[in-house]
Amino acid sequence: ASSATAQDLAPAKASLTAGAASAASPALIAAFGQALQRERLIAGTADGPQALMRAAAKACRELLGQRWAQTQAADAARGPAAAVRRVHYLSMEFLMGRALGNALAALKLDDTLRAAFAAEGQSLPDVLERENDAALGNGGLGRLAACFLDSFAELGLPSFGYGLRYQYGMFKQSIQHGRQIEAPDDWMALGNAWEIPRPELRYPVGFGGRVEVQAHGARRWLPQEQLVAQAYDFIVPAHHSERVSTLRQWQAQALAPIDFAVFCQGEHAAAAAHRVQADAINWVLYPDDSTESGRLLRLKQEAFLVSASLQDLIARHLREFGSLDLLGRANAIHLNDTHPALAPAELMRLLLDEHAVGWDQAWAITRQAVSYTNHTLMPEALETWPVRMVEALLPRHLEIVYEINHRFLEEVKQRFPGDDDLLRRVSLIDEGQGQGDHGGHGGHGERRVRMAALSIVASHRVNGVAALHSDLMVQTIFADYARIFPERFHNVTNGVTPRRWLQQANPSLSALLDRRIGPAWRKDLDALADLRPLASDRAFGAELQAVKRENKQRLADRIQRELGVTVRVDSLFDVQIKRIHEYKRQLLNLLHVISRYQAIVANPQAGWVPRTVVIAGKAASAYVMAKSVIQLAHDVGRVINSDPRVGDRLKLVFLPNYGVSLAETIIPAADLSEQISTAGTEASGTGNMKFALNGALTIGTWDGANIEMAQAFGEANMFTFGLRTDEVEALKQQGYEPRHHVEKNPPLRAVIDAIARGDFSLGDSGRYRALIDKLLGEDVYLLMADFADYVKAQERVDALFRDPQAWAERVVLNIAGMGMFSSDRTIQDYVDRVWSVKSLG
Ligand code: T68
Repeated sequence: ASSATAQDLAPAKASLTAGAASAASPALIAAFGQALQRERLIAGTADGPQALMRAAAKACRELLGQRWAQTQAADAARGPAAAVRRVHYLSMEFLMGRALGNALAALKLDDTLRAAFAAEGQSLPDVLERENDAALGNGGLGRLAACFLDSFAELGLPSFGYGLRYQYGMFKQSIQHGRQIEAPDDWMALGNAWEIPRPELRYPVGFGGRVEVQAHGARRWLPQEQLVAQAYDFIVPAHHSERVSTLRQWQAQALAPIDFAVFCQGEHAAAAAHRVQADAINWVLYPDDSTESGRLLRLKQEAFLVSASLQDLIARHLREFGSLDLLGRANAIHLNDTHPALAPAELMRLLLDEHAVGWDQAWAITRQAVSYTNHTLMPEALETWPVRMVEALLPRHLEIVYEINHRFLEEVKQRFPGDDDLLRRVSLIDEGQGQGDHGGHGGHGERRVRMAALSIVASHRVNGVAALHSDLMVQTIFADYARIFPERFHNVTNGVTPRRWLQQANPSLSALLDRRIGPAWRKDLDALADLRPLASDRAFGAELQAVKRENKQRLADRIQRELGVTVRVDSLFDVQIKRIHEYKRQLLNLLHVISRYQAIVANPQAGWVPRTVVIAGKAASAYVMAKSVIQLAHDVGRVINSDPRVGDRLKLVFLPNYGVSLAETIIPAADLSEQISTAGTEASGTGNMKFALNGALTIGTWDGANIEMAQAFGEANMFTFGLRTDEVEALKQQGYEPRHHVEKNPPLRAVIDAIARGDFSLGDSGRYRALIDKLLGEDVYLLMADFADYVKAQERVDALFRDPQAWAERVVLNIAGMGMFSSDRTIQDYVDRVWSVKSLG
């Protein structure tokens, strides 16, 4: 990582080196004392740990606020010659989780506050537990954005994360009669001590209306609805410097006050109807898109995020540079998937219509600034919007998209004369005549704007999130664009922040690493490689096992408390936690569990390695199949866990309401990490990295970042199985017959029959009919084809687990190879390949 850009970042880092931890301590104690007093005055009999948590958060925020001001001043003083551009990371999701533990670690004040809490009769972990997760994301994409903010701070990268201030985050999941129930996640009900309202940062955002042509030909948008975006800042601290990064979240407000005349007539709700409309923008993360009004709200959210963020960027740039000329050179605008893909259209609009820049210059600036990360290969997940909807909501943006498209297609025509089919395929507009060849909701006869196409055409860089994914991206969904713009496409493999996912989640392992290889890994995760010589060190292996056991005990206690199921701490903890999705194949996991159950019942004395299978994850509220899988997990768990013939040889538990904080307690306790997506479907995965970093071995397919992990620590140290992408392709080509795989595999047959008979659903043979029909019919994700090999891999897992020393050796080699999966490395790669001035050519 000794590139020029790494050095460019160094001075910013050095100028803000962390002072001695003790220096901040008196200030924190004073601020904490005051905040606690206020908490008690206001809240009266408020619950003790809750008041302590809020007071501590406020005190930390005060200290971090000073660091924020210093960071902003340092960045603003960099001047036009700075080689590192300021990064603006636009994302509809930031899955932050809790913040207090991280802030205390960054400020090196955990011991100070531990003592202060103890004086109040409370423990640090109990207080930390009182903070609600900021669950402002769905899954991997949102959590990746949160890890990136952490690395922006750590690397001293001038940056802003931009998002929306959702009132309700990811829904709360509870389970009733084995079924998922969703409830709103009112995470700010008791306020949010972390955010800093910025009432002075307000920008107008419009919707609807029409475009007016002015005398000299200029065009101007006259929106029908006018809102205001107000900023709230959320601070993310570095751990090895006093830098902080900022997540700026927008809150929509009505521009007009209440309609006084209407109000006076007693029509109170009607007088404020426009306020509810404004509010709705911030209500929920990802409004249900199964209705037209849900989709419209989502489009409004995307446009709102983009407009406010770009106005903020332009205002800052003008303040620092005095003119727009260098905007594209000094600023990177990064699109976290296509959700903020209106950004190029909005930037063009602002430059053309509000700042009187000519088209060519505006387009050059836009292309320099914008870059885009794709997170999925599944064509049906590619975002498109009906032209009709964009026209109604954003008429001027649609004009600009048409103009971008016109110029782009002219260029393609010149370079590939006569290839009309190419023009049709790459156009930013899906004319709605094909059979949905561009995925999304295509092929319904309606014209649609292709957001990925817009993102690619307007970007100077496009990247995938793991090597395989980036390769497949240019071979499949973006093959045409890769032919037209080969130099734009790159790979940047994902990573995770070791601060949260190792240091905070697993303090015992962290302390053990410090004792054995010193603390260098905390600043540079590559130092984990120093563990390699310890792989055969028996004493170290035993210490690792002791740490794992401690973490497993904590999880076992939680399982007992929450679910009333007793699990053996010395059993193999086999874990699959992630969004429930067919391609992630939680169902394959369940099929294996059922098969094992049947084998145990048939032969109880066969020397079974005891297993605890843990599953957690949320299903999208409208995703019927995923919900059915959750129900099956509960049905199967109920039967197995209460069958006396099984005893403690096998348990299956589903932990409800999966989220960042739950992951922080589950991951350190895992022995086995299930990463079993159909090859070619999981773009990267990041949970896979968190598990390996915490000393779990992976059972996984040759997919996403599993591949790079296997390469980093040796394929022999991962349990790989299943068809690879080329084999998946070939099997589908030759005509896949799932039934054949069932017929030739009696144990699989027995599993399918048991589910179909209703063995797990109290004889209700209809409950899982749709699920079974899918498996025996299309089986899009090839569970039947991969089942036998999966079971064999699970047998290899058992065999190795019987030999604790051999298991520990593999664990050490896994951890030792995980250095490159730090998000610090990922961000350095983004700087080098995507955001640096050099990448502008
Ligand atoms: C995930 N994508 C990928 N999407 O599935 C995962 N999608 O392989 C990858 O590791 C991760 O991104 C980070 O790159 C998502 O999480 C979404 O959550 C999402 C949300 C809205 C619309 C579409």
